[in-house]
Amino acid sequence: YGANGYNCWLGYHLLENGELRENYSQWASNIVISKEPDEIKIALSELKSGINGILGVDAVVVTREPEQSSCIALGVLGRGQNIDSYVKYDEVVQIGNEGFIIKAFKTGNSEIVVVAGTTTKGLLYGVFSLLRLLQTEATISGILKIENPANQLRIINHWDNIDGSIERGYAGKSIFFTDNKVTEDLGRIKDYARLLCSVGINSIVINNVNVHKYESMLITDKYLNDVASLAQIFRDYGIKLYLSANFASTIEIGGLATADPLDPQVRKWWKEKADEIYSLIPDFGGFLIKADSEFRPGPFTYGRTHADGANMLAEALEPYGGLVIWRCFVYNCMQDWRDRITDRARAAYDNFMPLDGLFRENVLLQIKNGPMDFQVREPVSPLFGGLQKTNQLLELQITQEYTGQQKHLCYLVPMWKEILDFDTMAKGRNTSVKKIITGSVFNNKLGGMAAVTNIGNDLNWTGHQMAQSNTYGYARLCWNPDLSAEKITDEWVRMTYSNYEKVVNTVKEMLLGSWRTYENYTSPLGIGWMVNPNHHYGPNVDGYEYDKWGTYHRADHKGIGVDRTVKSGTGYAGQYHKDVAGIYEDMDKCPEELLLFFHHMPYDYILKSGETLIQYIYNTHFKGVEEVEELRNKWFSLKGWISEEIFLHVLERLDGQLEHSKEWRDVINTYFYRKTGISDELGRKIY
Ligand code: GCW
Repeated sequence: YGANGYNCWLGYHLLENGELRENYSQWASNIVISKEPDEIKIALSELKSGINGILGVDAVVVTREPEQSSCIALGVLGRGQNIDSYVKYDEVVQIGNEGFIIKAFKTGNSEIVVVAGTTTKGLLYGVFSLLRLLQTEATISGILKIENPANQLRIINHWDNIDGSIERGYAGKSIFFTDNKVTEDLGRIKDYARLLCSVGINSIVINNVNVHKYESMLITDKYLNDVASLAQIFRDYGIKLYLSANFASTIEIGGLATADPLDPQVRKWWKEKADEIYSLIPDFGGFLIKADSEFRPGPFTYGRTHADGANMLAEALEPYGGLVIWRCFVYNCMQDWRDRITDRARAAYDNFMPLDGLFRENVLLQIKNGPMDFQVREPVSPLFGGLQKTNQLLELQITQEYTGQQKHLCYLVPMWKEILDFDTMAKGRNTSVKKIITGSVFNNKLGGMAAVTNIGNDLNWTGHQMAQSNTYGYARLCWNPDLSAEKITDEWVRMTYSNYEKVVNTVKEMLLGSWRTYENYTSPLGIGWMVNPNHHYGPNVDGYEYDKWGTYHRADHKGIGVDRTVKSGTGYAGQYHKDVAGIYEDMDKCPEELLLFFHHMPYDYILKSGETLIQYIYNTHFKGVEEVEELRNKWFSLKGWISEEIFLHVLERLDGQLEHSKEWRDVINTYFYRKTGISDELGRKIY
């Protein structure tokens, strides 16, 4: 099945269960539509090709209900067509503009399966949802399912550069750009749009937040027509295109001497730029901006605030309904390691909290999930629950920069679930991150999620074929953050590989435990980093310890960890709501997996398990490697159950992971053994 992985979860392989196939085919062989085929053209062709693959039947399309026979009834509601008669008023009112209904009922001996939306886009989502039900062998008889996405904005961020390289990309080169040009392989872009649409993504930023010389020109006539062609492809699948823009565009491409957001000429330039962009891309999404961050230009140069900068752009886009997405990844990246007062973890909150309420309505702040930078374990950013009067997006990283770079299996859905479920307590119990970002807690007009993609032009899109599950899982969580990790994983395995229980159970176990495994053999208890500088792959305990980036673990021969308490440390813990702050502040109450993020602890400190801190470090590192061995064994047991090509490819990655996990184990254990002089109680080999 899906011999090389190109089709990801849309491989539409024939269902193994023949009886079920026949059952489904009774109604799935006939598709009834109303007149206007144009607005449902794509939905219909997706449905037909899906059914063809999954059930092996060529469905007949008719424009009215065939008497006495079972069918799928497909259409957009509220246009005076037949489909309306199948959906009751109290059902219609529950379907939002991206929502859909799937409803199956019997009349006489026939079964009718209705798939409908109130928009073309909603219908598309409904079709992909029905196909997912078939692919996963769900019971469809009698179903009544009305779904709307929880988040308005469900965004993919590409860190693609126009020369074809990808910042933190581990799956080949960009699918959008080669040699300073927009790609001519538009077929692949269409395949990508289908994949994203099938899981409900509705926005895409196609270029890197670090906008360099040529990328700055994406909003000039040099590139805009080509960008418009890409936008057209995505539009067909309900996805809006956005660009990362250079805050200093007025200087770089506009011939002005300043980028001061309060300068009238600068404001005029951006307004005219918006006119130009929207004349070619009428539904252009807007700009993503990384400003005053890691040497990128921004309003600070002119003594202005982030609000001044964002609002200036927002004013230019506002007449067209465009958005400004402004990143909060702002910190002092020129720190001295001796400085124990400056704390990078504090930076986003310190910079943006005072601006709460000052942003225009079409601005959103995009906030990384943690206060540092996509480490394997971090607390949730205190801006969630802090900000109340500002539209917010949660930013996640699908690409595995710090989590094994798609050489290691590290399935991030369980981590993302913890982040989404985190209770900020901002408005009492149950003020979870997932609620806040929908906008419902503080009545924000806009909200949602964004994530840095792991997609590249490798044939299987993600380098490690199993890393497709992270893209899938991210999108499913954007749609419905209440889905369990177990459920999402189950879907992915069935759609991607097969419905055989052996495959489903084995792959699920592999995926669901892999994040914890990765954490076990890398940096312990929330401290993070310990990677090689620049490329961030592989262990190097002091790699970032004396650098300028604010990334310290503070290990010496007596203890390790950063004191971020209010009482004696950097005060970071105090940025949370008081009920949460109280927990982090107190080393006895602090969740153990974050202990070293918040506290500097002696190596002989006794953990809840009874182990000393140092023994815990040794134990988890030995255990992590054993777990990778198990991962490999589990995969090996699937030989013959998975296409040979994918089987061998994943096996090769797991072999590599095993080697690298040993390196992690040995480097970390050796470092702490030599620093502390304390031996492993179990006398295992430490160098
Ligand atoms: O983690 C850092 C990455 C940079 C990235 C930056 C950011 C795009 O190492 O490569 O730059 O985060 O998020 O802006």
